[in-house]
Amino acid sequence: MAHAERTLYQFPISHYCEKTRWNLDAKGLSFRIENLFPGAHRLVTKRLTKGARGTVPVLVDRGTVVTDSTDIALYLERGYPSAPALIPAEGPERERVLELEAYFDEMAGKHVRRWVYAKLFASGTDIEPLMFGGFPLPLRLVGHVLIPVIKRVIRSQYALTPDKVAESKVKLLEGLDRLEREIQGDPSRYLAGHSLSIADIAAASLYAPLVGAEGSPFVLRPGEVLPPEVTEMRAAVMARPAGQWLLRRYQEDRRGQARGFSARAETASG
Ligand SMILES: N[C@@H](CCC(=O)N[C@@H](CS)C(=O)NCC(=O)O)C(=O)O
Repeated sequence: MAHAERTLYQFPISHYCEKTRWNLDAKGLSFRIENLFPGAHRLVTKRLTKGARGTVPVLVDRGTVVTDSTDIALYLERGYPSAPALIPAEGPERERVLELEAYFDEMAGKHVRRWVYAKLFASGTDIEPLMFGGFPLPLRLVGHVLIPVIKRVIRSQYALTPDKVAESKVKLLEGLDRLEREIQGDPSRYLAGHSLSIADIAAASLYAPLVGAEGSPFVLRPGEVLPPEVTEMRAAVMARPAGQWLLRRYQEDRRGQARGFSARAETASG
């Protein structure tokens, strides 16, 4: 199917968008990428969803609009059930995959995002290259002017308060403990059964900022300096079976497919 028939509206750096890119890639579905400018994105997402939702990712598949990364994963499985199946068709294994997907969507999605943003903001790390790097110069300049406002919105929207940030650290570590229990400490195992599922994709993509896996949007770029707490967290996670599992999923199940997060390219189409 031609790219133009399937478009992903996204932010390159969003781990939820990385999850959806991975779901599409794992299904072998081609898609066009439309990068939205943070702040102005809601003009597009609200229009596409007829006011229902403002977040990315939004997938438009032959005229069908689907939002929320989990709903997109479920939609893709319903619409494209043929190999590779990423959700067992029925039974307890299906329930298990759905439960694990939802669990990691919350524990990794929400809590990793809050913790990482809080650490980047507290250390004064320049987030403009991440947010606006792929846009033409005039838009990068607009981004530079708007960044204080965007940071204020992020602080309030994702509740970057000290108590919530501390709670998020506990939760994201709790999620890594569960991941290790589920894989029985063996980085070669999948979360459910013997092949990749939407649960693995959710956990790996949403935890990816904590390891900066090669092939993910969070790999350390030349000259990039992370806040010490993030560097320490990365080292601590990578020393655990969970961290090795995350790297392995990227190496074995994502390698060669990843695209859509380049800060330089694909600003309009993938
Ligand atoms: N549960 C949603 C979360 C999506 C989400 O929070 N997206 C963020 C980017 S990581 C976003 O669009 N933020 C901007 C906004 O809320 O307007 C999903 O899985 O798609």
